[in-house]
Amino acid sequence: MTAIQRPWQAPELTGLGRLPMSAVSRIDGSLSLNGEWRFQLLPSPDTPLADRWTLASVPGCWTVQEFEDIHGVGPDLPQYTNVQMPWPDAPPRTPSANPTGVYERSVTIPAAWAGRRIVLHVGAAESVLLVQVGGREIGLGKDSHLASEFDITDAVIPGEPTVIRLTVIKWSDASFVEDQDQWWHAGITRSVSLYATDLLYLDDVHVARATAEGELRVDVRVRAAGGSLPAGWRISGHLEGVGELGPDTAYAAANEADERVSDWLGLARISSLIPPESLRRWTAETPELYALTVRLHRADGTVADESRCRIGFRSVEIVGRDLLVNGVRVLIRGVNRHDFDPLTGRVVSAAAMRADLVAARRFGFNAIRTSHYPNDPAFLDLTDELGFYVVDEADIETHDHAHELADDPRYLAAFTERVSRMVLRDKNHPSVILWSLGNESDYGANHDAAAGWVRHYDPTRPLHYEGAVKLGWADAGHAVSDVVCPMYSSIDAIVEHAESGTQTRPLIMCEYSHAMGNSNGTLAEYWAAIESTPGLQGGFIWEFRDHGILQRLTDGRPAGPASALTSTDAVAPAGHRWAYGGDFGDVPNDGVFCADGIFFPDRAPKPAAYEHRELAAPVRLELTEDGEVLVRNRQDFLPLDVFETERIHAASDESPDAETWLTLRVTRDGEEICTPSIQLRPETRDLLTRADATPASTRVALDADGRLLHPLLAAPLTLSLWRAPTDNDVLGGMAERWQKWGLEAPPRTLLDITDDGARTIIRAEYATSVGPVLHEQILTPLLDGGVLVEESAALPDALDDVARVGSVFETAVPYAEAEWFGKGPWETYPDRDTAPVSRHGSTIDALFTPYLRPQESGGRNAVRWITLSAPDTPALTIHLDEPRQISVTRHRAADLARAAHHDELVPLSDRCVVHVDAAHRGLGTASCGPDTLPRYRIPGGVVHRWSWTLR
Ligand code: IPT
Repeated sequence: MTAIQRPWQAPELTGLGRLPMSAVSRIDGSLSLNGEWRFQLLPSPDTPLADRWTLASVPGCWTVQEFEDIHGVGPDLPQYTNVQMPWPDAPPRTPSANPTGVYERSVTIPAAWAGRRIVLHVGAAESVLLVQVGGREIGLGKDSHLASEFDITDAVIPGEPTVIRLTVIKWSDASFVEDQDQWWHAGITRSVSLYATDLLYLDDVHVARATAEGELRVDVRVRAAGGSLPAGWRISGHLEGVGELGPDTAYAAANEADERVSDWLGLARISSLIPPESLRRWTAETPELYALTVRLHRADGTVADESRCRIGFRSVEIVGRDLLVNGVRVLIRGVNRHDFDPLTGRVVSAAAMRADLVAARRFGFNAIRTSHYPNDPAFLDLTDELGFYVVDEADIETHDHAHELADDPRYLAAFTERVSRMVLRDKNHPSVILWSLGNESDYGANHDAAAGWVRHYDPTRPLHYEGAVKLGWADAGHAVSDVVCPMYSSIDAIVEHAESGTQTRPLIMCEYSHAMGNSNGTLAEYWAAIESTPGLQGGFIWEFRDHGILQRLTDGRPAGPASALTSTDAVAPAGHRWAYGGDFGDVPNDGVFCADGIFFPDRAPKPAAYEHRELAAPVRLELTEDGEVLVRNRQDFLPLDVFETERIHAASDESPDAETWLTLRVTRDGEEICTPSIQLRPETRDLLTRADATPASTRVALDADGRLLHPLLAAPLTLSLWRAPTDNDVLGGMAERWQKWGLEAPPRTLLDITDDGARTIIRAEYATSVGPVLHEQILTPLLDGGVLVEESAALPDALDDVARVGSVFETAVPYAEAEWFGKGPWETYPDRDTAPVSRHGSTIDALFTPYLRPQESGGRNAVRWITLSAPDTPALTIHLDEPRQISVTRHRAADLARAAHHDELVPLSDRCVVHVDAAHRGLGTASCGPDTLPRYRIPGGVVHRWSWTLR
């Protein structure tokens, strides 16, 4: 069959009957077609329609909606794959089972539109859109993340009803270009509308220059329906706060004189120079916008068409290996963001986009990569307004077939159109500072073609493409990337490149610090390197949100758009869970790999978000040699006085010589921005003095195996070498190694118990598959009933890189609250511990972080002491010999490790599980990227010693 008959298997066919993409923003006059449409889900595009219809909402993903199953196809639920395609065939073949949604509705074309040009706008449909109006074939469109517009003037009669039918085919040749690491959905995912223009209309408005020097140039293209332009048309402009702007008469005269410029080209220009002294410049810190109106006048002066947008004056350039915004080398504190919603899938409201950006900004992010496709146009309005640097990325990811398609001429048009249509649409947004040619699509001739188009069309913005740069940071990919934008590089690798003498472009990591589960270890080391190494300019964390879809436990279906999520407390509401790959019976799938955001599905921040916030702190503290505290401004453009601050002094206890810290609580308009903290006085006292504890002359009680018995404990004190594997531990191979070594529950053998006259000394051996760990405990009763515990654990050489070395016990009481002196208040680990040292408090429940797949969590680093309390019960206090990792939860590590979802966990109701660690392995980011640094690993062949008091 021909491409016309099977357009979903014709990669060379990217669209038919579509209007060229442009950037005209008309304010009014559009007729929204959002709402309920008649709907049928067919098993394949070849299936004939039934006479019966059900209803579906537009916009909407049918994968998360509920509707009557007219054709007996069953629900077409979300499927999650990363690299692999859901079916095995080579491009452009599609499977015969190919869900196809037919949407239909009637609409009465406004009578007032008589004599006007009428356009149908479909915001986005995945993955192929076929359009019929009044029974006539109008056209088709591909690219699931850009709009398709069709001139339907000839197919409708103003004042009369017509039927619009939108057929959406899920799997197509285009799916191979949209193989991004995310859920597969289908449907019409952005708004649908009709609008009308005069027959004389603005075809494009291009803010070609709006520079930091105040230079403004707007290129306008005017068209007339039916062909030649009427004589006497002209354009005018208005810039807010500046005034009326006339057409560039010199440009018009030059066009007049230029034989190559025929009248029907309809080109006009507005040029102006805003006095630099009065110019408000746009940056992410100062998102200053000006409203620009462009009007098209008929010969009699009346206005035929008008476009209004907000523009920003700013310059982006690369000088040497620095990316400059308005001449300043700004650091890119970025995050990758997908269009994601736990209820509606890929349909994201403007309110949700704003909430994403507000959350991102609250946690120190100043840049977004629109991974891995252009977002809703409303998104860029928001990044302009709220102030974010944007890497705008084209909808190209051929991951599973990357090498073939990069040079496949059948896909050449798809590559160039996906890039050029994005640029045509988004060119007027000051927030867009780099164009990205896509993601994970290898590098080939198709990329060079797309890049060539952009370089000619928009010389004002540099290009970004990782797929080419990975072939060589110094020498590869210059045609398609002006920045070195690698993914998941190690700190050593980026520093080495910056210091190699071969670096020619700024290095900004397009993806780094994979936020899957309990992760983002060594983020501080990345930023220390970036801030101190010329040539390194930041990066984009992978990624913004965990893609957990809210799933009902009763029937396993997506909770869907009809549900509401009112809280943002990380845990799914009762009766639900956050679903990940496989949870909808989707095969093949890539499991929990889609839950890798620095925010939970409901936008609750993960502890790593706080880590990022503190590392991005615009206000830093330093102690000078003469003991003064210096406050530094780390913003690029704004002064310090945009912030309000509150000082918090915290001492570890009441004693006058206690360790003391100063924390600054920095807010802006009442919102906490960061909490930098600095030590004013170090600790000089020993454990027993600090704990105010006096040894008694009695003896501790032991069970038959020589383990401590104590009224505060419900289960004996043992050595712990293991943790519930994090996603990094699993995918990085550590968990498997720990399992082979038998670390989860190594058998313990009591060697001997001795008494040195004052203390009881217990020696025991824990057997692992690579040798025994010798554990020694020296127990001294304290006068107040407490115990001093002095421990050591000798690890055999082969036991290199365990999860932890420490003590674990269960309390006799289910404590409710914790107070501690150490890092906090959020969860911290040795390689993710940028948090103020202070006196912190929390409920026990809130200490725990409900990562989607349960794993080690709830830790607090650098704890000096911790007190657990509950009403009507004596408190339990632990003092540590030095700052150490602690966790108090209602879960045993083994139970965390067995559960696949958070809702499967049953919290212990009568006790808490307490870990006191001499050493705790860092988190790293090995689920995708480098593991933690050697200094955060626990070496074998070492004797660990730690002491603490339990009272
Ligand atoms: C990289 C992808 O670009 C991104 O979409 C996501 O999959 C991320 O990894 C991991 O979550 S590709 C990876 C094979 C390096």
